[in-house]
Amino acid sequence: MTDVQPGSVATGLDHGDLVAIYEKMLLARLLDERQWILNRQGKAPFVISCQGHEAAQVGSAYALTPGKDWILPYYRDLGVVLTLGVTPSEVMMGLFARAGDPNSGGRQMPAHYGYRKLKIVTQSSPTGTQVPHAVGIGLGIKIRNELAGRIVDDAVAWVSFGEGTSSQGEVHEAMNLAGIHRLPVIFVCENNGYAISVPQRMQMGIENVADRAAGYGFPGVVVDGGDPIACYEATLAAVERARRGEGPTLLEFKCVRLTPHSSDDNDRTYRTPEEIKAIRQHDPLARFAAYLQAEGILNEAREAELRERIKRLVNEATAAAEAAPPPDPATLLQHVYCGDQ
Ligand SMILES: Cc1ncc(C[n+]2csc(CCOP(=O)(O)OP(=O)(O)O)c2C)c(N)n1
Repeated sequence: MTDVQPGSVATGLDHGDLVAIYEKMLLARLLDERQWILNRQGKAPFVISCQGHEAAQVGSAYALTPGKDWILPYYRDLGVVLTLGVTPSEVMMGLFARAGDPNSGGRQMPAHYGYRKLKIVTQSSPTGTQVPHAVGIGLGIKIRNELAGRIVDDAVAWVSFGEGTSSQGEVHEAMNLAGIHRLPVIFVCENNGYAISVPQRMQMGIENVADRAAGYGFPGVVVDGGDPIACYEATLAAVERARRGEGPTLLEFKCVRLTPHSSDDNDRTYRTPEEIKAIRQHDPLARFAAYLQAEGILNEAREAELRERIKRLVNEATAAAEAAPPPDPATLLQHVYCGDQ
């Protein structure tokens, strides 16, 4: 992976945007770290981490319009949902399975994000099922515009998945359909090189998932997933293309997974200590902080103040969710089957 020079290209992002992006990345990191502590304390059943993906997630989500675009995230996308407006306490409500969880009222697995108000579509645990859903939404948008005879809805469907998931049949089928009908879908592969313990070379015979896009008839772009500005720019270009009715794009963000796959995994059984140390060199948070400091956008005092404020937010979110009530057993069947409820 190359080291990037964010800001060397015209981004349209001002200093306020860059600090806002950094804040969301830091919030995602600190909230994620807290979840691991809660897990090790026996308070949270399951954690699946965004650490190493923050630049890709926050940068990409920053190019979307909350409440307008359809978002179909996967379990690692804490940075995405925070950027779109999910609050830290709402995230923690999901972790603790509380009634106040906006996704499912505490009945989904942790990190299976969803939020009706923000058009974040809830997901299944089998990996990749969100991809055909996104294409179905894209088809719906296209049909609506065709019936009107002009673009009355220029929303896009943004869907993400890992590189392991990209090998699944339904992902190929969904992309093929999106290519045929030129649907407004942004396919985002967050490639961290592993599907749990299986390295990329055992998952596919090519180097870049994005290379597959040519076979479906739309552009595929490889992006440094450690650079939030590059991820923002690539997503914005894909979004603008989709809004114009020109069809899908496949973005591949090359990321690192700084943690084990989940709180149930031990990556020391399949990664050497040297490798674990080496991926730390690609920590996107440290890289972006160094860039902002070098550009004079952030200094140590401002950074310390930011950390303090975000730590407070994380503390408050944890306390609020811990104290919140669980779902009422009487509502067990609500939203499970179509009925009168
Ligand atoms: C259909 C299906 N097969 C296997 C699993 C078990 N599983 C959960 S996550 C995962 C790895 C997915 O890897 P990748 O898509 O690369 O995403 P990453 O977790 O690395 O971000 C697997 C195999 C599953 N949930 N669903």
